[in-house]
Amino acid sequence: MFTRAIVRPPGRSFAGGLTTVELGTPDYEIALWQHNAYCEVLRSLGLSLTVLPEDPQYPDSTFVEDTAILTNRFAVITRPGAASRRGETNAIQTELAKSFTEIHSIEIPGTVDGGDICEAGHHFFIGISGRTNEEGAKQLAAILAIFDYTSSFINIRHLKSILHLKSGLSCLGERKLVVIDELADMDQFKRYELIKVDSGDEYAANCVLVNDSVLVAAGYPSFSDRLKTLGRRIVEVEMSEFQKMDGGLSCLSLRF
Ligand code: CIR
Repeated sequence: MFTRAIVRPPGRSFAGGLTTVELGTPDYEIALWQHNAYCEVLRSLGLSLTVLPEDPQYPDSTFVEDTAILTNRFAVITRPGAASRRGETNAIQTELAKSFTEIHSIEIPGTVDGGDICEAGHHFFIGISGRTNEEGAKQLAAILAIFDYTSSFINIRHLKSILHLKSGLSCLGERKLVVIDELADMDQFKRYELIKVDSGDEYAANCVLVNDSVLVAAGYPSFSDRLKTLGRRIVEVEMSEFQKMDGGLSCLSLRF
């Protein structure tokens, strides 16, 4: 069960962040509104939120998930793959130190973005991407092993359609994985029940299980309908302005 989350609203410089998609410039006011609605959804699910002050020095700092990996026993501060994002971890580390006694860090030359790390029960899938390098992945695997978590690496560097592993993969508990087609045939997923997203709905693959509810990006009704058959409550969240900056649902919060 999650009881808390850390979020950070987008700052005025939000549109100056990194993006690979060509969906236009995000509207700052709409982004703020959508972020606020996202926070309200988390609160409605019983989470108490820590809202960090926006930081215009870091246009991508609203995507807090990339800065840490959290379990109920420890936190790992990442070293983001994009140099422009490295400083984002300072505020997160300060905040996490209030709640976690055991904090590890990814060190030079390792890089890890939290968006590449998918927790599936006691196993972690670690994406090797344009942001997370082998050295960072190995460091993280070694930290996870201290706490008896297993992990495996998934190279997504050849996939141009996703920035992070979790852009195309989510775990909805009980060995259920949501996957995009390009990841569906991987041997590592053979022992899981796969929910494949339809072509055109790939953005919806980044969904988040929060306690008994699943947060899904709004605008993908057939995917939402399929998820309803899992017996969980489905909550749709407007994400258009974050999608323009390559951001998915999961990356707007650090849940613990
Ligand atoms: C970036 O390129 O780093 C940001 N514009 C988007 C990061 C999204 N993070 C995520 O999906 N975990």
